Amino acid sequence: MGTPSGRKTVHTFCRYCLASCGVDVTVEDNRATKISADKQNPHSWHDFCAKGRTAAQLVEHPRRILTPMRRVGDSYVEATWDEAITDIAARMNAVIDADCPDAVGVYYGNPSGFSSSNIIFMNGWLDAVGTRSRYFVGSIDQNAMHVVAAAMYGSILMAPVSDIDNCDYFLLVGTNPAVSAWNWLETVPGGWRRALARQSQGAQIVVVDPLRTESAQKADRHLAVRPGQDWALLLAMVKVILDEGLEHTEDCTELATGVSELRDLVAQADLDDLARRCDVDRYQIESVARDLAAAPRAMVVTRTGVSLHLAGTVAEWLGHVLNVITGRMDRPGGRRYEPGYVDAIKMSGMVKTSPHRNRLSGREMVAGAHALSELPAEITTVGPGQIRAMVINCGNPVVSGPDGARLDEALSQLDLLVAIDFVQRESHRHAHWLLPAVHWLERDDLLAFTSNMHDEPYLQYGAKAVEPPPGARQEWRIFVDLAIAMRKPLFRARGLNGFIGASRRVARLTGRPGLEFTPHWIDRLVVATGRKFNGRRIKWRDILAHPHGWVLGPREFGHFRRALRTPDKKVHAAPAEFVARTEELLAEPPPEAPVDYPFQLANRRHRHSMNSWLNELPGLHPAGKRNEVLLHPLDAATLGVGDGDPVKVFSAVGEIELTASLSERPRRGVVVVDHGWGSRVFDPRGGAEPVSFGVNRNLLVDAGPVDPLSQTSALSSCYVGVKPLT
Ligand SMILES: Nc1nc2c(c(=O)[nH]1)N[C@H]1C(S)=C(S)[C@@H](COP(=O)(O)OP(=O)(O)OC[C@H]3O[C@@H](n4cnc5c(=O)[nH]c(N)nc54)[C@H](O)[C@@H]3O)O[C@H]1N2
Ligand SMILES: Nc1nc2c(c(=O)[nH]1)N[C@H]1C(S)=C(S)[C@@H](COP(=O)(O)OP(=O)(O)OC[C@H]3O[C@@H](n4cnc5c(=O)[nH]c(N)nc54)[C@H](O)[C@@H]3O)O[C@H]1N2
Ligand code: SF4
Ligand SMILES: [Mo]
Repeated sequence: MGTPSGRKTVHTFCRYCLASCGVDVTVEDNRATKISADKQNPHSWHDFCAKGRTAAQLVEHPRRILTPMRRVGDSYVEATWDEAITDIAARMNAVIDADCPDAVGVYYGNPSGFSSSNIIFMNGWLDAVGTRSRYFVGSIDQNAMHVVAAAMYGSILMAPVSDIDNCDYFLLVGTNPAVSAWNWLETVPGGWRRALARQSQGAQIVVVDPLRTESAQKADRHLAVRPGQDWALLLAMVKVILDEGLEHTEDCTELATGVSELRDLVAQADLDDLARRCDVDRYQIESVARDLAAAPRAMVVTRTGVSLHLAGTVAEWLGHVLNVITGRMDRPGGRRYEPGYVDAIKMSGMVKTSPHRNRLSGREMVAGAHALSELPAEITTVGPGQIRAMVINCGNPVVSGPDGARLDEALSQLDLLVAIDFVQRESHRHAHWLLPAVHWLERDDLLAFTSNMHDEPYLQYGAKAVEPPPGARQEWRIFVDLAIAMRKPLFRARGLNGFIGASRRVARLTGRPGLEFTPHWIDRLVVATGRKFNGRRIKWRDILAHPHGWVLGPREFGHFRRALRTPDKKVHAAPAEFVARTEELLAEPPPEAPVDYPFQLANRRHRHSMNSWLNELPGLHPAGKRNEVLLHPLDAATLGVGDGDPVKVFSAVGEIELTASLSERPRRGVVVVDHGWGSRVFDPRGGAEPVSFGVNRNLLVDAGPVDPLSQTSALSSCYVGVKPLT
């Protein structure tokens, strides 16, 4: 809505996390002067937080990269896009000609999923190049869920959503929704508030977390599990339910296959042994299992606290198993499948990545990409397929992933490193080219492919609020231009490069920019082929007529079975590889800390941080703010450490120094350092000293051992030592 003073309000949604909060952006002279919750948004504004409120601070970041910048010696000089694309294309082609397409690699991080066009065109370019050197944030985040969804439901994208408002019993494992909002590969707007509303009506909330978190504090019960041992806790619950005949008979026979294999598996396990492994009292486990099975309506929710460990996939799987065997799938108060307005599963099935094993580890891709932990060796080990050129697209893997020091060293050895971001962060330190990206406030997005991750059929067009700086470009455009300059056919589709080039020329000659190909064409196509609501397909003009967002219909049950992509259309409750891995875990001795590293390092998120970014914004964190190490007072006493003392935290691969904060929140033997800190923000334009806050705790995580199923490192359970610094 415009006003005479040129001020307007744009209704859109925040794209920092999947909560997708509806926001009202006040715009004056192409500046976002105020961002507040859009209370007319029918679905998604309820988690609105200071990260969304201060989004303009990132747009106007004093160190923002505003034009492509090329490294010359130790500094950077500005360049045109033509110069950047021409140089990058030539250097990549040279690297490929000297070896093979796998010599060009990419790492894409979490924010790439919040643009409607980024990943599509990145894949189009990767296919054009023909490289399999694809690295993705999945191995430090959600791979366990993808692996479980593929094996149990037949598609990596089949993520069940939570029906909170009907739930009587919440078993929340490894998640802190009071801080992180109810989102991972699903989102329930205001989910935690809604769960608490159910609690006030009599629902029970059980939180499983080594830390007494903000969520655990409000819960009816808190089980302070030993980090990385959720698999033992959840297996014990499955055992209690099956041994005591508390399972949902119909779903165990009609909906699922594999329940007899589960019975065989739990027959091999001993409750006291499992209780020892996870260090939760056996009677507590039994009573939670019985309560879960007996509750009229219930759900189990597992998240990153479960998955970022060496046994993360087994634990994730057992969380799903509990839902299946207690009859919670596709029933009110449990987990349902939301078809959304486009069939993302079907569309993802059309994208075929050919299987590939990494040349050194021999491991297959998970969800279309290799594990971040393998990247350093793939860069530094000489031989055919050695990665010599990389693009980092929306990521900060040196800080977010394991053993960042090793990755940093490897990145320094590349012939070519290209970073696409707003500012130059830690992982972009050695970049030869910095390419300026466009922020969501400056970009239109239709996030059709995550529409089935919302807890109701919901659609909003994420309109841009302000124009991007003239020198910034969206990622899709960069990948298209690179493919054209490299003379490689985008998506391996002959003629597409020529068609896009022709559309650009026609637009220029006719003065009609609308004739130029953009991803908007794809958005229109996706909507035109989407699902029907009330007997008719959604029209583009209907979408524009709902600027606050649009709830397309009620939450429906019954879609889950139809959506299953397993050949027999059943849930596979006991995939053989999960059973085998569990047997391996059962055969291992119970966990014991190495003498030199007696603590386990867990992790926390903060309401006002977003993984490794936003920490530097003044509106979110006062200058000088840093992370600290939380120590249980009894542990601190044995170390002779007092509150506020400087300490060293060390592991076999690294050491960091921070301040001790004594707290009874962590269980004994667990120390907590928030991830995402210690990333430098450089100043390639001004040449001033880098700024950084806190230290990178992932420097302590050994990248060697991984969960064999998801290829995830022990990001939230590695062993460390602590000593006072005097
Ligand atoms: N120990 C430990 N480690 C963890 C976790 C944990 O719980 N514990 N959590 C893990 C999880 S869940 C995740 S998702 C990962 C995150 O890991 P990553 O995705 O690798 O890293 P982020 O910290 O999200 O950094 C994102 C980068 O993208 C940039 N960016 C933001 N928006 C855009 C955009 O639109 N375009 C471009 N080009 N750039 C953009 C930001 O400036 C930032 O530099 O970290 C993981 N690491
Ligand atoms: N404010 C804010 N919100 C965010 C993000 C952010 O960085 N900041 N990140 C977004 C992203 S990318 C994601 S993936 C989601 C993640 O959402 P969540 O998975 O809910 O993330 P966390 O808040 O880190 O909660 C994980 C919890 O697991 C606990 N934990 C650690 N180890 C174990 C263990 O072995 N077992 C169990 N049971 N618990 C364990 C930790 O103590 C922590 O409380 O949040 C999203 N929302
Ligand atoms: S960062 Fe905050 S405002 Fe933005 S979508 Fe997530 S919860 Fe909502
Ligand atoms: Mo994440």
